[in-house]
Amino acid sequence: MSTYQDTKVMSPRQLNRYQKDGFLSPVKVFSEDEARFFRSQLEEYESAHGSVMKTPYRNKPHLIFPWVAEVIRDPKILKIVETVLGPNLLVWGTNFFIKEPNDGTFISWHQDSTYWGLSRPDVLTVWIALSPSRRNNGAMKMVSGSHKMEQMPHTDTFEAGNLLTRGQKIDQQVADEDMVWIELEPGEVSLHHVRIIHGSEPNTGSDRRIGLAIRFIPTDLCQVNGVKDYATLVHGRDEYNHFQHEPCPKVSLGESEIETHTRIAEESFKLFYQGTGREPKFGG
Ligand SMILES: O=C(O)CCC(=O)C(=O)O
Repeated sequence: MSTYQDTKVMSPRQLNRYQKDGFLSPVKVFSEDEARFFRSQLEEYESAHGSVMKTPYRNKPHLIFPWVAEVIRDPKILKIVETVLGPNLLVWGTNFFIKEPNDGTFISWHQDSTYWGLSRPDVLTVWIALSPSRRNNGAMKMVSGSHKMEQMPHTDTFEAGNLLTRGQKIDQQVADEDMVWIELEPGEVSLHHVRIIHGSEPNTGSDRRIGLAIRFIPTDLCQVNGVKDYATLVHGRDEYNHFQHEPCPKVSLGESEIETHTRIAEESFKLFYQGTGREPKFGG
C-alpha cells in the first residue's frame, strides 16, 4: 500500500516549530492516491452498511479495519512521531472525525487532555486528511502556543451537533486574532499537542470533511483515572506494561475483531463519560 517514498524524519526546524506552537501543519505524508485509497476503504464500508460511519466504529477503528491498523503503523508517520516522543510508542486511540456538508456538526474549543487521564501531557495527535479540510468545510483551528498553559477548566455542554463526547468547552473566549487555520489537502497531516486549544466549525462546503486522528504516547505513560486502559504497541519495546496491549485485526469486521473492539471501546467510553452520571452511548 505504501508507495509514497518520501520517508523522512522531522527536521530540527519543524521540531522547534512544533515545540513552540504546539502544532505543525501541513506535513505531506501520503500521496493523493494513498489518501484516495483510504477514503475509498471508508466509503466502501459505508455503502455496504447503507449509512455513514457512526459510533461505535468512529472510535478505535484500528481494532476493526486492517487498513486503519496499517495506517497507524506507517513508517513515515512513525518516523515523525519518534522524533517528538522517542522510539517506544503506543497508539492510545484513533478517531474518525467526519462532517457531512451542512450537517451542522462542530467541535468546541477544548484541550484533548481534559478527560483522558494520561499521566503526562506527552501525547501527540497525527490528524490525517482523507478529504480536503478547509475553512469552508470545517477545518480545525488552533491557538498557537496554548499547549504551554496548564490544564484549563472546561464545561460539559452535551450540546447537539458537538462531536466531542461531552461537548466540553473551555471556559474562556478565544479571540479571532489568536487562532490559526489548519487547512489540509488529502494525504497531508497536522500534528497537535494534547494541551493545545483547538476546535472546528460546521462544514458549509459541498464535500465531506474526513479526518482520521491517531493518538500516540510513549510507553512510560499510564492511565491515572482508575479504569482499565488499552493501547497498541506500534514501535520499539514496552518495558512498562501500563496498558493492556491490543491485537491487530486480521479481517475487516470479523467476529473476533468485533468482540475485541466492543470490549475495548466500551472501556474507553467509560473513561470519557466518567463522573458525568450519564450512560455511555455505544451505538449509532
Ligand atoms: O476534527 C476536528 O475538527 C477536531 C478533531 C480534534 O479535536 C482532535 O483530533 O483532537
